[in-house]
Amino acid sequence: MRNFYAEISQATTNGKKLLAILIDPDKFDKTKTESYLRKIPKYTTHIFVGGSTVENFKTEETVDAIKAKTDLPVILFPGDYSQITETADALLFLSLLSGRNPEYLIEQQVKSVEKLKHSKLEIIPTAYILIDGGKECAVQRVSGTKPISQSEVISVVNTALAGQFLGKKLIYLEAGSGADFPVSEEIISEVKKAINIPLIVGGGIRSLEQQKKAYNAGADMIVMGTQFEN
Ligand code: 1GP
Repeated sequence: MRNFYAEISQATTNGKKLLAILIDPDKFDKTKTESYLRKIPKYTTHIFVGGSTVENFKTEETVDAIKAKTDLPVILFPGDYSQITETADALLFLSLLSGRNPEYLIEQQVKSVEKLKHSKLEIIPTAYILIDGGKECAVQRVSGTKPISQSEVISVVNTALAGQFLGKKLIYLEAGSGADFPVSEEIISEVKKAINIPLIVGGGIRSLEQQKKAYNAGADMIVMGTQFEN
């Protein structure tokens, strides 16, 4: 059986850069799955599925539609526990460490256990860190938490390290979907220097230039969503 985390970790060790395309089930037209998959970059390595608020059953429908048309790993990136579906390959088991809302630090995780305890989904503990992307994003709105300012580099680094010390296997720096500006190269590079687990960066990355900057600064995986919507 494939181990999706081991693959991400191996790619990180080998310096192979990864690209995940994020699909929000609420904005996805499953009848257009094929044309959607044709327009994403050829070097895409993963599909993430999730959104801040998703209608019941839409996640499962979306995962099934994608899996019918591609062999790329489909990884859940859920906004809440209702979005967990068995048909995906793996789950980013997120804890919003930048915030101080117990609902997104531990409560949602406890609520998800009934679904997960007999599941074959690969569970990947992930430290999710929200950083100010220039405007209020959905994560901020839904979680009722504040992002960390881009100027508070030490605070971001320490939050990421706290995540690693807690045993998280991935650090995800999030500027928010549709952010005005992505996570700065300085933050990416300082976090990367401090941690020894793979680093994911997303939010507000649209151009090839922005991708290159994030990779060069130390992102192991970039997540892009908005750019490929519609
Ligand atoms: C959001 O990091 C992702 O969770 C992707 O953001 O939609 O801005 O590409 P964008």
